[in-house]
Amino acid sequence: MFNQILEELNSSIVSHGGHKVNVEKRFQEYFSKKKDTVIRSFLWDVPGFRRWRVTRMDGGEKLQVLNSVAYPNYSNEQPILGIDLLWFEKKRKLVAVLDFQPLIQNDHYFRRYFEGLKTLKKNYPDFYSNKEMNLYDSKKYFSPWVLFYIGQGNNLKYSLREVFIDFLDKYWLMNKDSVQNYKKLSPEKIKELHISYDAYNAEVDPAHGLFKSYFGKEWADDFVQEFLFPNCNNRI
Ligand code: BLA
Repeated sequence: MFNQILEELNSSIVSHGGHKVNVEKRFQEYFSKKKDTVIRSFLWDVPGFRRWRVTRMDGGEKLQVLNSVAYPNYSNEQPILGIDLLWFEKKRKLVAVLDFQPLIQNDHYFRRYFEGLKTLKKNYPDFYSNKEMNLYDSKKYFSPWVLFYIGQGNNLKYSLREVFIDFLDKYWLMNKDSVQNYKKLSPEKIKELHISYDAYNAEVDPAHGLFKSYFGKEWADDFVQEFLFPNCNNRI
């Protein structure tokens, strides 16, 4: 399922000056106890970003995952890029969440960074079903324009790849707009918000339960705390 989208992501990162960096061995590639599922992770060094991680899980017909989070440098208050795509082939169920994850919920900040994301809304109405989030608090690090789809994967009127490319392009373009008299967050504040993003996500991410069942508790705990959200234990 998501191989093509992963290729799009990789080539987009490369075209913006990114190159792959080493991932700790135990997180690079790991097989489930039954050996029928593999999870692979990648890290990219990208100009302007302090961390860009990508994870691809291949559980055959049971589950396919592509997940990625890009954290801008602490000197840059722009939203965190968040991508979570899941495909349950047997149930033909797609979960797709794409967002510019805002550091703060503030109108000035939204006006500054979300013009691009807002324009996607009219092109992809299926992603705006007003579905409530159950596990996450939609006011915590989600934007009002989050692309969010849960449902039958074959009912989409457009390809997910098309949506993905459009979404990613808008993220790269975000810094083209300039707003006069706009007051930025300080790097100290940005760092604090990134830390609380990791702490919050390490707590609520449903991936943890899923990883425990496939890969065992010990690996799941380490992966969530040390690879997915390594800032989760930092206290300001
Ligand atoms: C939902 N994400 C989910 C679910 C799972 C994962 C199992 C529940 C799916 C269901 O409803 O059946 C899985 N999340 C993962 C996996 C990884 C992960 C495997 O992080 C790691 C490799 N989640 C994110 C990011 C966003 C995000 C970056 O990791 C934001 C773009 C959002 N995931 C997100 C949301 C839901 C979800 C909003 C729906 C849950 C809800 O309703 O609150």
